[in-house]
Amino acid sequence: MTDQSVEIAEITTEVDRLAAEAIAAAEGAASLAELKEIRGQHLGKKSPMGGFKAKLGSLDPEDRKVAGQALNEANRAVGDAFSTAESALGDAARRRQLETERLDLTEIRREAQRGHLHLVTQARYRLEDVFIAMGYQVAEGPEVETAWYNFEALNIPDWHPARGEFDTIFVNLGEPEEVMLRSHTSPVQIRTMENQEPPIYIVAPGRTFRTDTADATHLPAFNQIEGLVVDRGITMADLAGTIDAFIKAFFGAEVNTRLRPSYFPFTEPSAEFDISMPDGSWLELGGCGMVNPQVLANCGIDPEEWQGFAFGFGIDRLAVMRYGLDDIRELVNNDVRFLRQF
Ligand code: FA5
Repeated sequence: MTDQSVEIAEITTEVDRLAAEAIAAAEGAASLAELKEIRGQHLGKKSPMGGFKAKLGSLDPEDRKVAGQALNEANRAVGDAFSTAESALGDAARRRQLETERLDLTEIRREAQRGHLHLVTQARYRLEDVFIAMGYQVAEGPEVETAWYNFEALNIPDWHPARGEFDTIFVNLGEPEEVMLRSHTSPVQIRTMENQEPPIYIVAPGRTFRTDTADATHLPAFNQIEGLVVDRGITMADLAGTIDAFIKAFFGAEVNTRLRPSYFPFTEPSAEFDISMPDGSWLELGGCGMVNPQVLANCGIDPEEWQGFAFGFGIDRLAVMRYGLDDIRELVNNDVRFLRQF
């Protein structure tokens, strides 16, 4: 073996050793930044591999070819190792980024509060349940009414002073009829009696409207529930007993009721009904009375044969009492922090 060939053998061995070292270093890199640094150390101009390139020039052509080939192969192998390491480290970095930026939707769902019915709706459904259990049916009517249903059939002709007390919101549709947003749920009494033969046992919950300014006890759009019974032999005692039964079912057995004489054109006699409060005072809830014989006659029902009672009260006011609220406007502010408590 000539000196030359010894030198070539040493060069290729050294090149292989350096290449193996560079490949091992690339595979061991922990990050893209570290890989870049390692690349500089092992492949840069000042690196041992780079130094061999410069050495090639001093070899004779035959040896230069052999050594050049070895160097090229080594460079390719090292280059491949760096590419593989680079893409693996890039993938890992992307995975880490996705992991930290991930939106865990399952977690959001777990933390989210489930919604529930508004407390006025809850009160309305509970009232309906109480009356359904007592054998009543639930009736509904339109929120926009004619003067016949809102007033006249209820024995409130246009000259009647009670007409003004309802603070009615009118809808200007021109002739021939006066049209309004219903100021109470009593029109549903008329619609039911016009369409149904007695015996009648219905409750009619729904929205009602008045020009009332919103304050602690009034809303311009509020909810009432109407009750109507038409049957044979109905007396004021049935009315008083019914009111007491549903109030006890709704509020609890400890709550009492009382009737106070009052006046409504559509009932005769008429009363306001109050419920007892824990402090011993009484709170007005609504109006009631025996259906005025004129109203039965207006609907084609013979008052000699049939008698009835009716009552109507505010569901919003009932919710205010039941949940101990200070102000009825809380019900419509739609502040979820308030509504969530119920
Ligand atoms: C009436 O509306 C009668 N139709 C009730 C009735 C029916 C009497 C059947 C006899 C027979 P009144 O105007 O008093 O009556 O209203 C009844 C209830 O509605 C009141 O007691 C109150 O609870 C509720 N209410 C009235 N105005 C408002 C308002 N602006 N905001 C909230 N609740 C109200």
